[in-house]
Amino acid sequence: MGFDMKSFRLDGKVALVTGGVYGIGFGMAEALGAAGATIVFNDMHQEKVDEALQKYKEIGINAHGYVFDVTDEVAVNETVKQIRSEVGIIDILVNNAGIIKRIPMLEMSAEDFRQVIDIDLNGPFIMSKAVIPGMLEKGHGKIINLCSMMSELGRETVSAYAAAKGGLKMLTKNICSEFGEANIQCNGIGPGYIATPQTAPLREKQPDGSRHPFDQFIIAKTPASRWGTPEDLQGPVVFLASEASNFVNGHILYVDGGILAYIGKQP
Ligand code: NAP
Ligand code: GCO
Repeated sequence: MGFDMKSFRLDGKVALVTGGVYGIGFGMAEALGAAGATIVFNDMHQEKVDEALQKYKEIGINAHGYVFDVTDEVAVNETVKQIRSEVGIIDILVNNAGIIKRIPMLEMSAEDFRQVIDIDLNGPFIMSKAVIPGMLEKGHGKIINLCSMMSELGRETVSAYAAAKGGLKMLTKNICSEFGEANIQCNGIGPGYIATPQTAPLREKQPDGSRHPFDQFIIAKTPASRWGTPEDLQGPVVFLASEASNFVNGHILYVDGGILAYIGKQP
């Protein structure tokens, strides 16, 4: 009996963070590495992988970078095999890679809609299907899907993204259902509004130097009265990747400064 803090450690574990070259993915990978995991990440472009390898080295992480598109099932399966021989069987998968297209629905083409669904929903399916056999072999595994507030709420112009992230919430629950007995836990992290390149357009200063109206809106809607940062996601991802969360499964952990609980400050 008694609680051992070692249950939060990840020593000896291999963690793959998709799209882990900057933003939320890089922040989470930094924390997983600090907790002892061997970090593996990917991007679609070799030059971005090379740049990120240097960034990881500067923070003391000897990461392993690979070039592949999470929607390319052949490339994903080949690379997971390559990672197995070069690094080891993947114990922790963080499905972080994702895009958003902010287009009013009547102006959004079916092709635009499909691309967002492909990367944000089909990608995590393809990645999970590729790594689960190794997790079954090892007798344990952690899959962490980057969901969103848009797994719960809609807003104008993000129909494809909300549909994808809503689907990703349910894929999370389904992987939990199908593999919980094999000691594989699949959970989601639902960040609120986080200051990364993906949300930079929503925070651009106005010509008169004032804050973007959406920036002001989020500040008023968030009890914490601030945007989140990738660092705010570091503790949650270590928790969900560690043995400390072995009885947490199918859960979406919202890391949103309280925005989903709050009606918003009176203007
Ligand atoms: P980001 O800054 O746009 O970074 C996304 C990463 O995914 C980039 O490295 C990108 O690579 C990579 N990527 C995109 N498509 C890919 C593909 N097909 N194959 C491989 N990699 C791909 O995004 P972020 O803000 O860090 O968000 C990371 C995740 O959290 C996303 O799933 C996002 O939906 C989710 N999220 C973000 C927020 C937020 O407020 N920022 C809130 C909730 C959820 P390239 O640079 O080469 O394109
Ligand atoms: C948007 C934002 C959001 C955030 C995040 C919120 O345009 O509304 O990009 O979608 O990225 O998903 O949780």
